[in-house]
Amino acid sequence: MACRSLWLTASLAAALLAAPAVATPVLAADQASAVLKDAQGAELGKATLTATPGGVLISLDLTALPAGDHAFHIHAVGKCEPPDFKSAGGHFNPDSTKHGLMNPEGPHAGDMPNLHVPEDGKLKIEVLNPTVTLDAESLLDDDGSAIVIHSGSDDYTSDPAGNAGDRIACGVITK
Ligand SMILES: [Cu+2]
Ligand SMILES: [Zn+2]
Repeated sequence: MACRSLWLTASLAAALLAAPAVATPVLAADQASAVLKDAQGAELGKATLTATPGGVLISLDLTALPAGDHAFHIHAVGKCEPPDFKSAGGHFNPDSTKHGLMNPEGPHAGDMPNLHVPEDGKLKIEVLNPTVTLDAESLLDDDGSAIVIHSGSDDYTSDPAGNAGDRIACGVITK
């Protein structure tokens, strides 16, 4: 009896040891990222984008942004040319809607809630954008896309850009 239970224990241990080799492979998370830089090329933080069944989860890790309220969007072109970042185009808007989370004719797919940065310029948040994906039909289309932060806050209604002021940070979304 003692012998049999020892054998069972040994078998179980062997099975457990073998488990990782036969486990179903877990697909690596589908991710992209963007390094946010200011007009002088200084790094202000990073965004990590993860595909989820409900949209794209954007984890923002800002390290040196001016304190205060800032509009936060995905723009249509993956090109961040300083100093004004106009190269990033308008807001990502594949459905040709109007700007603004509170606009009855909106929003753009690239519209997202304002950021509220504390005095030390550091902010870590996660935002789910349910209207985009990390596919070639969406954020990773031919001309790419970019994450842009503005000097002022988005009023959530004014077309085409929420009266949010200058573009102070830009990061191309890359896989
Ligand atoms: Cu913007
Ligand atoms: Zn917009």
